Amino acid sequence: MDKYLITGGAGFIGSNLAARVVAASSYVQIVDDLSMGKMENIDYLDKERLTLHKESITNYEFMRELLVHEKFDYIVLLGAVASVADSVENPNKTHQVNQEANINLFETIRKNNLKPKKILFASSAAVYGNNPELPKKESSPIEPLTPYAIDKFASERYALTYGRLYGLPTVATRFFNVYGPKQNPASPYAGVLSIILNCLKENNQFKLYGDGSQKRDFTYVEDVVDAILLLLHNAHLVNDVYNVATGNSVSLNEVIGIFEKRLHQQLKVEKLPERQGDIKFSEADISKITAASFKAKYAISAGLEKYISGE
Ligand code: UD2
Repeated sequence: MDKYLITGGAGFIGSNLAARVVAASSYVQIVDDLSMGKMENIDYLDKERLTLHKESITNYEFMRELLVHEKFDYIVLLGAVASVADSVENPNKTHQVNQEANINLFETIRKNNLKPKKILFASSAAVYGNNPELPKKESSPIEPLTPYAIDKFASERYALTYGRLYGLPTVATRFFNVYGPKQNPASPYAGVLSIILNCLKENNQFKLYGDGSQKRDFTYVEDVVDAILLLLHNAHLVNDVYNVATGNSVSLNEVIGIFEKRLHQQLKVEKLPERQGDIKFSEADISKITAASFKAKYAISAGLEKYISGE
């Protein structure tokens, strides 16, 4: 039976991945300090197949013992301080988690001659920054504008370079705006779709920054989990980085319209000035992962339907 390690496995994407791996009868260990992840995201899963270590990935001694002892088949690195704002406030602190802890893990694997089948590092569309080129290709110029984006880019490069230099089978993903169940709308870093849904449910006012014409390539979390599993399990896909998205973008005004129509309810909107540093348009070129036979199942309307009906 394959053994998986998921760092950040109690978080939004990690817990959706853990559920799928457990359902496929594999065995998962999660390292999560629950600073952002939540027990309730995973505590319904079969305990025979899942172990949670409530630890930080910055606990090097713990990570070394775990990796050496467990000899995981697949390692998925989702553990991060996902807040861009936190990285701006505390760049050194977030750097320890978003970069150093990942290098420590690659180094532990190298030094102990461990042989996982694949290590996947979750990078972000944030690495493209304000580069106006659309859609964003993996080969597009990068412009990381925050410590968060710098650490994501650096860790991504370390992952691929450890692959090329030392033969570690690594792969990296650049996620675009992921949404779906288990994204916490109460978190100050929550994605806009979880905030909109929550405002509609609670009849709260939604704060719209800018005129709503900004566009995002919103990606349903199930598609993200599909992409992760595809990249893990195909041994030919190594030492490379892949955009993970739908390849289509929609404006906030359009998604608000879809929500309102589906819920027969009008969203109360408070209009505020555009957020400083907000990116106007974001859309991925997904030809690389498509060539690796990935297909996003959920265009925005189907994804929102599933999200709304599942919550
Ligand atoms: C996404 C990532 C972020 C970073 C960034 C890099 C998420 C949740 N965040 O930020 O981690 O990788 O991409 O480019 O995926 N908005 C409102 N009202 C709200 C919240 C948001 O109007 O209450 C607007 C916001 O100003 C932006 C859009 O909605 O124009 C999307 O915001 P977001 O925070 O969901 O995601 P984004 O793309 O800014």
